[in-house]
Amino acid sequence: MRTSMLRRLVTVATALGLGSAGLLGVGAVPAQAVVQDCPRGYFCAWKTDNATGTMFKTKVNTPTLGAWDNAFRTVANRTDKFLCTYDGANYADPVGAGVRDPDPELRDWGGPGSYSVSSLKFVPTARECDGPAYPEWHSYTAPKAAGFGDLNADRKSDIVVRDTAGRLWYLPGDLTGRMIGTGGWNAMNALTRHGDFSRDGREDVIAREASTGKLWLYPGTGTGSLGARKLIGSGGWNSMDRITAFGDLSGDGRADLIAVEKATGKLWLYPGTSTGTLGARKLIGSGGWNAMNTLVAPGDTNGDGRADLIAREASTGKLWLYPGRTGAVGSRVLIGSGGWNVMASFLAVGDFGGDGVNDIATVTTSGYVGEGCRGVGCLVLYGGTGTGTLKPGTPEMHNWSGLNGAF
Ligand SMILES: [Ca+2]
Ligand SMILES: [Ca+2]
Ligand SMILES: [Ca+2]
Ligand SMILES: [Ca+2]
Repeated sequence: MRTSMLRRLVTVATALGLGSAGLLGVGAVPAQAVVQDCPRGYFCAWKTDNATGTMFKTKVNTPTLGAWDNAFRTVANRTDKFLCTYDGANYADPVGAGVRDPDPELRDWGGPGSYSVSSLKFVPTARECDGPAYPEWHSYTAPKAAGFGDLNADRKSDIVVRDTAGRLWYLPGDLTGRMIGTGGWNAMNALTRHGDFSRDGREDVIAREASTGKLWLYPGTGTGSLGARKLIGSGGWNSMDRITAFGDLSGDGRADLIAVEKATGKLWLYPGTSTGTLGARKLIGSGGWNAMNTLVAPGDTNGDGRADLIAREASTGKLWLYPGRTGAVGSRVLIGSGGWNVMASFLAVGDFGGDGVNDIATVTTSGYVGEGCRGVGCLVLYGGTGTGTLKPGTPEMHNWSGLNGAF
């Protein structure tokens, strides 16, 4: 968010005990009162630095500004959308677009950043001022179906991202995206997918509803879209952390779920059943799992045909592989000696490299420094070796920042 220069000046003046009379001159109308003329639900602009004189207002996208072209000196965005300002008409010059957050309460008005604003539009997420709501994802066709990470079963790994407006986007792996959830997904505080739970052969999504602690199954339709949800956990799931659709751990061929109990640090297996529900849980880790701040379900990574578990240790930034056994995980093996805490999230969507071995990808935090990409929002690809370890990461320049999760 750009700092509002004028407001900051007034704030400093107030802090120094000057008051508006001292700063603005005796008899000056306090600027705040004029800015308040901007009605809620509108974007407003003025030709002066203190929001006096004629006010421009609109609540619709405006490709040309006529008499107001290059004239904005003070702006306020009292809509519930992000406002993008462009130096070119018709939303041209998107790379340099100005962005103002939704501000219905009028907390942050001020200079427009550029004095040559020639068009403006309103968008649900800041990303959309200079590009699509979703990031670029590319995957290669795998030689065999992974059974997970592939909602449309074309053997190309796909990803679902949630944007900050609570919409879901399906990324099929050809750099494009398609909206599969029109809103409301920010009500969920856990999202996971790994294979088929509903027993129709199509991959599904599982989500936890924050306000109720309920667990919902959103059945995949086989095209990347999701069908009508079904309750598979009637409550209590807020006591669990790291809810992770896993693949088959119990050994019956059906996809299972694992989760860590917050209060005890125990790791539990929730077996998938023949009816698409979850069966009675089974303890698979007696404690200590709160030390792990990420669980990743990459499928089989060491070539024994059983799905494995990767966990990140919070205190050390180490990455551990727990090889899958029947109904249990085996002794862990160190596969990442440190530094993994600079990753914001992990994506386990099968063999996106197309060499027959399952891979993982990460999205970085501000602490990441890689060759070709640094800071928040780099996508880093880690090819699997087939023996449970990972090849060195390949940073991609794709813009994966400004989202609210990917899975
Ligand atoms: Ca696919
Ligand atoms: Ca299914
Ligand atoms: Ca199972
Ligand atoms: Ca394995």
